[in-house]
Amino acid sequence: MGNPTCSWINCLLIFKALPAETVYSGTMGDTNPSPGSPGENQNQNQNPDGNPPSEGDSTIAALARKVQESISVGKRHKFWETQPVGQFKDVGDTSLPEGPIEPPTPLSEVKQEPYNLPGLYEWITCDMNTEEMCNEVYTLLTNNYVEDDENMFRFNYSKEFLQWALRPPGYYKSWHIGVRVKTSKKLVAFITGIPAKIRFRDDVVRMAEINFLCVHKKLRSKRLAPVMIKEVTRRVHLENIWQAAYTAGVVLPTPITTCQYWHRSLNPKKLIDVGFSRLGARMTMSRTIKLYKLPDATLTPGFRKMELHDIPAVTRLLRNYLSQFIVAPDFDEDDVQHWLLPTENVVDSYLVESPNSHEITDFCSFYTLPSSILGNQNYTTLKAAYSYYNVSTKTPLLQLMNDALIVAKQKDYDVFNALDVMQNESFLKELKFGPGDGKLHYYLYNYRIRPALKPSELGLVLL
Ligand SMILES: CC(C)(COP(=O)(O)OP(=O)(O)OC[C@H]1O[C@@H](n2cnc3c(N)ncnc32)[C@H](O)[C@@H]1OP(=O)(O)O)[C@@H](O)C(=O)NCCC(=O)NCCS
Ligand SMILES: *[C@@H]1O[C@H](CO)[C@@H](O)[C@H](O)[C@H]1NC(C)=O
Ligand SMILES: *[C@@H]1O[C@H](CO)[C@@H](O)[C@H](O)[C@H]1NC(C)=O
Ligand SMILES: *[C@@H]1O[C@H](CO)[C@@H](O)[C@H](O)[C@H]1NC(C)=O
Ligand SMILES: CC(=O)N[C@H]1CO[C@H](CO)[C@@H](O)[C@@H]1O
Repeated sequence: MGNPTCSWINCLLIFKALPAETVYSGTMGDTNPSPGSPGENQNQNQNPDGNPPSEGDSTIAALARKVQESISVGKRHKFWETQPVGQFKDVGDTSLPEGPIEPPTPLSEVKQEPYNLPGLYEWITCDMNTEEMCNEVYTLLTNNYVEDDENMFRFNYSKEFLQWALRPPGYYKSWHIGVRVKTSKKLVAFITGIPAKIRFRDDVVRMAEINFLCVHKKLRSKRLAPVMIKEVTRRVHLENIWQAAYTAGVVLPTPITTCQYWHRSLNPKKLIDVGFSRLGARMTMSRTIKLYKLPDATLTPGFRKMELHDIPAVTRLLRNYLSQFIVAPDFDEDDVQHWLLPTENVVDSYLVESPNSHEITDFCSFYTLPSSILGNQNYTTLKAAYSYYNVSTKTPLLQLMNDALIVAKQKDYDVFNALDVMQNESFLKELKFGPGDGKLHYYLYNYRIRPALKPSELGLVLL
């Protein structure tokens, strides 16, 4: 079977298989899940019917462009075509079963030595418990990790965040992988995995979540990334784990779903000054500031910060809520303690405790991921909150999220970001979120799920 390029038929199948709102569009070449994702002033960025411009508004020309882009993308995956992932040519093939694409190999057959690196470089295992190692990783990422398309913003994950993200219960140190220059010892590449239990319909699967793939800017386009990916895969296999989940802003074979970021301005003047958003036509700065103004205090009676003793109640609430999604993490109390108990400047969680019954009825959370603002004299950092897990049983989602916005504003965040996973977008518009230009594609390694999911069927958030 020759080079499986993306034929017209396959491309059309891709478009059909994905729900209308996730059609690949002009953003296919995007490199990033957009730390900034500059949008227009949100309320101006709407069609007369009050809806944001839809990717589905496809003129013939737009459709032709999409197909063209898919063809060129389809030709490009020399590495991913060799891997056990959903291939473009198989999209729409209903004869393929769900579940693992390849069976596990006996552990004794897993390659025992690391993959070969070019001679100047060496593998290291990064001990994220040490201050020195954390500093090195932090420096590599701060200078070389994800930027938006216009190179105005770059993610600036804090050291505390990295330690949180990389050391969940049962983590493997061997999955935190660096590449150094042999002579100078400079860290020039990084990739990580963490263990997770993820449920697919009724099956809970032990998986790796792969994240923080980064190659120093000076070493790009030398096919180092595939070696990094193969090495982390090998080390995952050594732990008898055969599946992985990851997200990327780039289109690879083949997303299980494609999500969009929505942004809620909290500090509109700064966002406009730094070019994150634009002042809408017929809008003045003072009208814009007024539009996004929030109450000083939260509105829901019994809304408070989550505490250690809330872990059992939050775990029950979350497990029950996540059971409605086709794909979601299988969290136990240890996971909830790690991922959701508030950690200063890393993750914030709030809940509603009924003033009468003291029952915990609702929950919301967000994590902190600032971005460096590149080349602006007046501002260096964009402080962003990213919506994380949330559950509503008694308090309407809209009211819960509004309180989350109020808390984030009190804590001086500039913008509140949310993916359109889990809930449909109805609440986003009402709370004055606007769609960003960033798409985030979700992928699975060695696991097939069909058909493609709607973002609202996905209950999984990766950092
Ligand atoms: C992502 C990054 C490591 C890729 O390295 P690179 O030097 O650009 O690419 P390489 O020449 O080493 O490798 C290219 C291969 O890696 C794949 N690749 C690139 N980015 C990828 C990603 N984010 N996830 C998985 N595979 C990726 C490419 O598709 C290509 O494989 P293909 O031929 O099968 O399509 C590098 O661009 C980088 O550090 N970017 C900034 C940080 C970033 O965006 N990280 C990813 C976050 S999701
Ligand atoms: C990045 O974040 C750190 C805190 O983690 C902060 O001290 C630093 O100023 C930030 N850098 C930029 C350029 O935003
Ligand atoms: C910085 O602020 C000054 C004074 O408000 C302004 O004149 C200038 O344009 C700003 N610079 C940038 C890059 O926004
Ligand atoms: C979107 O969500 C709202 C409120 O949860 C619900 O009433 C509506 O039916 C949903 N729409 C779709 C298309 O799922
Ligand atoms: C109302 C709602 O569902 N809000 C958010 C809850 O969690 C996800 C995951 O991060 C957000 O993106 C939702 O928008």
